[in-house]
Amino acid sequence: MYRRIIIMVLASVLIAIVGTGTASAQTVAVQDPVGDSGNPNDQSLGSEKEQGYFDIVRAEVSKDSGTFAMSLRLAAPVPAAPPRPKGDSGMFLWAFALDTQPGSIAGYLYPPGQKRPFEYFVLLAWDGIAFSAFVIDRTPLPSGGEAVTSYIPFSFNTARDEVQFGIDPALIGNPAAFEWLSVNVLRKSHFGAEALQVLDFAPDAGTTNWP
Ligand SMILES: [Ca+2]
Repeated sequence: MYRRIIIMVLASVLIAIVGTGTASAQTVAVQDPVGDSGNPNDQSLGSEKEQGYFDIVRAEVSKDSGTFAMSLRLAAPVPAAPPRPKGDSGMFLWAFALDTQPGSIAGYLYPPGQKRPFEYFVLLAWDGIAFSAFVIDRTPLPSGGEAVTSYIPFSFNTARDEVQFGIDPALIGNPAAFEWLSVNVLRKSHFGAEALQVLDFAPDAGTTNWP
């Protein structure tokens, strides 16, 4: 009898916790096919592009308790130490691009003169030695300033097939709504050079909205 009451109380507490979390979070997720990463006609990158950890399966943007959480689920676990990326200052990048305002911005991290609608990037980078995660804020560029890089917390799940970023909304301009995409990229040279190869997008075309 007592045991049954305790179980019922525990169940109702659990429902209350889960229910509260679901109700307050604003979550948008995009599913993406397995096996659509890389370009089968491009043999220049060897087997790097074939790796399942460059293949996006699901991307999610959520805001809960005043913090943005962005996560990428991949078709295979990200190794603790992936291979060294090819090229000088080569990098593997798992990223979100955020379009939070009207207009496009030229410059970093694109080659000079190329305009893109994204004000912010959220990135996990592997440079052959260590992982790091950061936000790149491009909004100072139009007025002659420099893009601002801010390091942010990130974590892998136990299976290492999902990476999650924690983002202070102030780092991305406190947007009430924005358009976004996720993308995995091989960078074969420094930012600003013509050496970025996209391996997978989610969604496959265009952007999606948050919330
Ligand atoms: Ca995919």
